[in-house]
This record gives sequence, structure tokens and C-alpha cells, in this order.
Amino acid sequence: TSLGVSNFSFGLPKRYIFNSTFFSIALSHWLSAAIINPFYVEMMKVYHAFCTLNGLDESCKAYIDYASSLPQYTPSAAVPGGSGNGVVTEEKSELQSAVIKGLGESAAAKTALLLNAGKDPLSLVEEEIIPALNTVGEGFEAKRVYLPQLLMSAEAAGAAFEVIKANMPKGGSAKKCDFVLATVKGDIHDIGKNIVKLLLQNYGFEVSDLGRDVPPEEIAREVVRLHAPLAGLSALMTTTVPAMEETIQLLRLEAPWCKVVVGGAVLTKEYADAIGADHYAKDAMEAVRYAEAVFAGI
Ligand code: B1M
Repeated sequence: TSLGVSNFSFGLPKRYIFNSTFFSIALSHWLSAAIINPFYVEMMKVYHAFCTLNGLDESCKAYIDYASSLPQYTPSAAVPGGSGNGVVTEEKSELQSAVIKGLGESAAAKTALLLNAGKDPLSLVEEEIIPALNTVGEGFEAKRVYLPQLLMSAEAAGAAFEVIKANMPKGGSAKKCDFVLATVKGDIHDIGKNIVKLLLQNYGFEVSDLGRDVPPEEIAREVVRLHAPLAGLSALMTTTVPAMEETIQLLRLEAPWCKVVVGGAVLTKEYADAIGADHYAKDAMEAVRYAEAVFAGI
């Protein structure tokens, strides 16, 4: 079907009031070709919302581009245009741009290129991937970047990380001790935790990775089962630090021998001390250094 959408009103006044609703009704009856003015903002809003809600807009990309082109509080005055993902990427490296734009394959390829050129795997994480994710996080906070984009960037970072993992020199050191690792209850951020895991394994620790969103009881159970001398907790949100504190308290009761190291973007040393952690690690390498020190004292 094809339809001149605005040619209707039965002589009622201000027919523009009907147009977008009529368009929406026609779309939901699977109108296939609409004849509309693409500069008519109310129609374009219906078009993009319809496509998004019906799964016709992969990763909500067209919708996000369109929504970013509208002014914040007076949407009906805007002219659609599309303005990318709301993050300036010109001055970023190619790998950072790929992560920011959520391009997984490209992020993996750029990572491989940099590794082949002799770049150190860990410095790629510190100097490329983390800053790119920070940029996306800042955009998210400022409402220039939206959740689907955050997810795509996280996936792109994951793709780059997989390449780094495959290229890390194998540690080869003798098995040290068990280390129970988890992202705490309510928190699904696990990129940092996975970096910590990779490094610990590289330095010979036997890591039991419980994953993300892990309840305190599960962590305590695993520490007791392994009689692990070390546990590591990660939390990225102010709302999930209390779950970290809860986990530490439970570990003190059920596994008083266990040393607990904590990390994650929201934490500080003061906060870590306040919730009773044994050690605060600002990055993955610091967690390894602490684990080595504890192991040396066993
Ligand atoms: Co979200 N998220 N996110 N997110 N996310 C943050 C954390 C946020 C700061 C973004 C922002 O608003 N600026 C914000 C939290 C605000 C706050 O509480 N202060 C936030 C929010 C709000 C949310 C949601 C609630 C969004 C929503 O749904 N509306 C939601 C939460 C879901 C949940 O957990 N219940 C959410 C979801 C997501 C995605 C799923 C899309 C994705 C995560 C994917 C994944 O992890 N698999 C995501 C991402 C990617 C981010 C940002 C952009 C990047 C996080 C990251 O991976 N950084 C983040 C903004 C930011 O951090 N700038 C943000 C890279 C990583 C390597 O750093 O984990 O800090 P990090 O690890 C570092 C160190 O901290 C340390 O080592 C690493 C470096 O060597 N470290 C440890 C970490 N853990 C350690 C443990 C140790 C030792 C060191 O010992 C055990």
C-alpha cells in the first residue's frame, strides 16, 4: 500500500493534529510506502518510534541519531538530521574511536594491528580501552550517549580484550594459591574484573571466577569450600558498594582467614577502608601485587 498520509481530515480544522496519529495507525496496519514531508517533525517522530518499537531499527541506531538531532525541550520545533552517537571521536586513536562507536570487529582488528606493531597488551588496556570506555561513560552521564550505545561499546571493548587475552605472554609460573573473584550483587559490570582475572592467572593464581551479580552467600561459600586465602571483589556503581560491604562482613564471619581486596571505578582507598576491606587496588596490577604479598606471607 502507498498513501499520501496528510490527505485526510474530512474538513475538520487544524488537520495537522490528526496527521501523525493517522500515520501511526496506518503504519500499525503495515502501510508500506508513506508519502510524507520528511521535515514534518511530528511525522518523523512517529516514524522513528514505530520502527524502534517494532524491531525495525537495529540497536535503535536511527532513533538515537534522530533523537540526538532534536533540541532538549522543544522537540516539535526541530528539523531531523542525524548527528552520530553524540561523542566527538576525531581526536581519538582508531582503536578508541572503534570502541566509542561500538564497532566490535574494527576494535578487534585495530587491537591486533597494534599488538603486531609491538604494543604492550596491558598498556593497550590502560591507554586505549579504559579511556574509550570513560569517554562513553561521560557521554552517558551527560545524556549524549544512550544505553544501547553503552552496550555496543562494552561489546567492542570485549572484542578488543579477547584479542589482548589471546596475545598475553603465558605466565608459566608455578601455581600459587586460590583466589576467589566476583563482581558483587546487583552489578553486572565485569570488564575490569575480567582484566584482574587475566593478570592473576598470568601470575600463577588459581582464580575461581564467580562472574557478576554474585550474592554475598555464594562468594562466602566458595571461599570456605576452597579455604581460599584471598578474595577479590569488584563494584562499579555507588548503588552496589553496599553489597560489597555486606560481602566483606559475611566473609569476616564465615572465612576470617581470608584477605579481601576490592576495586572498581567508584571506589577510593578511604571508601575501601570504611567498608572493612583489607586492601584497595586502583587497578588490576595492584590487585596482583597485593595477592603476591599475601601469598609470600602464607
Ligand atoms: Co554502566 N555505569 N551501567 N554499563 N558503565 C558506569 C559504571 C557509570 C559510571 C556510567 C556513568 O554514568 N558515567 C554508571 C554508574 C554511576 C554510579 O553509580 N556512580 C553506570 C550505570 C548507571 C549503569 C546502568 C545502571 C545504566 C542503566 O541501565 N541505566 C547499568 C547497570 C547495570 C547493573 O550493573 N545492574 C549499566 C550497564 C552497563 C553496560 C552493561 C552497558 C556496560 C557494562 C558491560 C560489562 O561490564 N560487561 C557498562 C559500561 C561499559 C560502563 C562504563 C562506561 C565503563 C565501565 C568499564 O568497563 N570500564 C562505566 C563508566 C566508567 O567507568 N567510566 C559505566 C573499564 C574497566 C576496565 O574499568 O571496571 O573500573 P573498571 O576496572 C579498572 C579498575 O577500577 C580496577 O581495575 C581495572 C583497570 O585495571 N578494578 C579492580 C576493577 N575491579 C577491580 C577489582 C580488583 C582490583 C582492581 O580487585 C578484586
